[in-house]
Amino acid sequence: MSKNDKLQELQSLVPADVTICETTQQMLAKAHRDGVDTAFDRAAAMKACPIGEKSACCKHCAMGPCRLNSKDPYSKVGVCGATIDTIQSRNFARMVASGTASHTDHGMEMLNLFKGVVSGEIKDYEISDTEKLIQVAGELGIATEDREINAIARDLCTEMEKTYTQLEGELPFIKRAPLKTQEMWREAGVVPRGAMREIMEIMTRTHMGMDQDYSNLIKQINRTALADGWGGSMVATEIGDILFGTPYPVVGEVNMGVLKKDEVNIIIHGHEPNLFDSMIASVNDPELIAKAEAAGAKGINLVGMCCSGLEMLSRRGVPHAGNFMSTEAVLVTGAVDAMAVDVQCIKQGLAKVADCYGTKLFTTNPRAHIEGVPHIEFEENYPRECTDSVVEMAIKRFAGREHPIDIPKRKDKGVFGFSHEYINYMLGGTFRGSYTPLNDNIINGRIRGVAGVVGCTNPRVKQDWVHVELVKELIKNDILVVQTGCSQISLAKAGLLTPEAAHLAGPGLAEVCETVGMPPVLGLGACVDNSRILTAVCNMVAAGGLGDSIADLPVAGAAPEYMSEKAIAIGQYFVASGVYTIFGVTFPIVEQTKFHKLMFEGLEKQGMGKWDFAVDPHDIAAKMIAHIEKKRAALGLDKDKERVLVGMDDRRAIDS
Ligand code: BF8
Ligand code: SF4
Repeated sequence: MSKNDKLQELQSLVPADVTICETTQQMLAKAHRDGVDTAFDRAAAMKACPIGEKSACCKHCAMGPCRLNSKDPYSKVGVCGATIDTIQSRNFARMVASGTASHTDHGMEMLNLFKGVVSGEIKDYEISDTEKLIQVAGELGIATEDREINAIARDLCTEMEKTYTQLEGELPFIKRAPLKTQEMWREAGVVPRGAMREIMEIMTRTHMGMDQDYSNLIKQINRTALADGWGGSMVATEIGDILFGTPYPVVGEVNMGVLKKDEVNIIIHGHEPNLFDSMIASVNDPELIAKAEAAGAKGINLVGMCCSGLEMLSRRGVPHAGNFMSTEAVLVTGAVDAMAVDVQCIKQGLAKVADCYGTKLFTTNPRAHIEGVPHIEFEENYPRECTDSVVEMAIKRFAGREHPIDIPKRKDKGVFGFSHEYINYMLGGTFRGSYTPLNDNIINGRIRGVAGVVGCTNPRVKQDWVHVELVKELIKNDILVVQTGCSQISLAKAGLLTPEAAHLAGPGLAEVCETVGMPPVLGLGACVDNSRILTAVCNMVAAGGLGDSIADLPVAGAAPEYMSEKAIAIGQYFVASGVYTIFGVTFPIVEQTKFHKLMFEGLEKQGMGKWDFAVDPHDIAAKMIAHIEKKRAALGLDKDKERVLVGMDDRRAIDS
């Protein structure tokens, strides 16, 4: 393709058609002028494979790969005889395994760090929230009274390690769930043992010639997904809080306008908070600041993206430049002097865009290199060696900036850091912290229910638009929204993470928000912090009045712009925990097959939640609201609707 043809092709994509994020639009237009492509352009040029999209193909052995017909799914079987239900349940199982492995690996890294801190081997980090440590230890049955913090911490490490390595028995955090939910899991035979064992078992059960009954494989799918939510992710969140602090509300700035023309700009993008924490220390080092100033910069500006960014936005108020679909676009500003990445959701496409605009891109984690991108390994025993050298390279790049700088002006404010602990405190106050006020407001109908709107952005749908429209519709209908992951940044850019957004809520929710001074949309953190939502729903059940299990609650979850296997694992653990969960974009199961019916109807009959799917945000909202109202009715909470104003005639009748 000639250069002109390429420019013409790029310019045929209208930025406003693919994203509502103003700054991303501006940078896409600039990229097109510069002849640079991003995932938006590649998605437009590459139609999703219709067979793969529906999971109607299998390449688990060399007798295949086999393709079935997603329009007529029972017309063919694979060479080995595998049916559509076998093929798509195996594919789904492997997605869950990969997603669970990612969160579990992240959690295990946090555990290793915690162990190193407790043993004294790692000196650059410390326990910063002893209160949380004691509370979690107590929950897991570890004696805490009159004991030294380090002794409690050691026992906690041993107990939490079971999450990964235990061969028999139940995951430690299973006991956090309501008893009825635990019983339902035991009855279904899906209580996870240790995450490594469950992931291994999925891999063997999906090998050619193994588990060829989707209704049996679903047990392992659920067991593995639960090992993510109540295991890997929950441990990652709890250790994150113990080491880096439990979040409490903090006002933060988001969007590309957080970059500064006259400072050295460094972006951290990825997932593990240890790299970011060390980078905070590096950018505050007087020696490095002096070097930056000597290079002509007014300072060093540290900014986050994706989930790493959310970890430190929620805990320290570090500015956030944007979500997953803005990571290439932000480099087009030319203002990013260095970007350091660790694990997960790092597009390989970043390498080329960074190269075009002279940004120094570094990988830092032994598990995630990118071909051609320099690697500076991050080691927890000497974290500053990595982060200091990234700062040095950024300063060098600042001094030799060759590309025009074009920073979009827009930045937005939001309130972040609503841990479930803080929600407890916010609603109940210091001395009687509890979820009772939330339950009361749900029971009296001011709040109809709670919705989790979470997850990625994806170039197959208009970036941020589905998230924003969906959340607006939910709060307008008096549904309180909680958020994690990239979705939270979509809503922050739309201004909905502020208490002032209460005017967009229905009258009941608005009243509660105004009384408490909270936004109608609460940001809970990164994707592993979906475990905070699990803990919050446990607290709701415990506070009483809304049933005995998670499945009884008037709650629903959505990932309307999801893209990753991690999102699939998260969706599955919410479903297995009892939550109605709806995804957008596309769904990797052929409709009306037996496996589809099991996931979309059958699991609910076992006391779990269920999957649903819709693309349009208003359809998604309608389905979530209908589910919440159904749960309210089952709890007998729909009576308030029937309550009529007592007229004079009725009153006279009562009086007499
Ligand atoms: O774990 S929301 S795009 S960044 S997968 Fe990735 Fe999706 Fe963002 Fe964090 Ni979660
Ligand atoms: Fe085909 Fe069966 Fe091999 Fe899959 S396992 S590729 S369906 S022969």
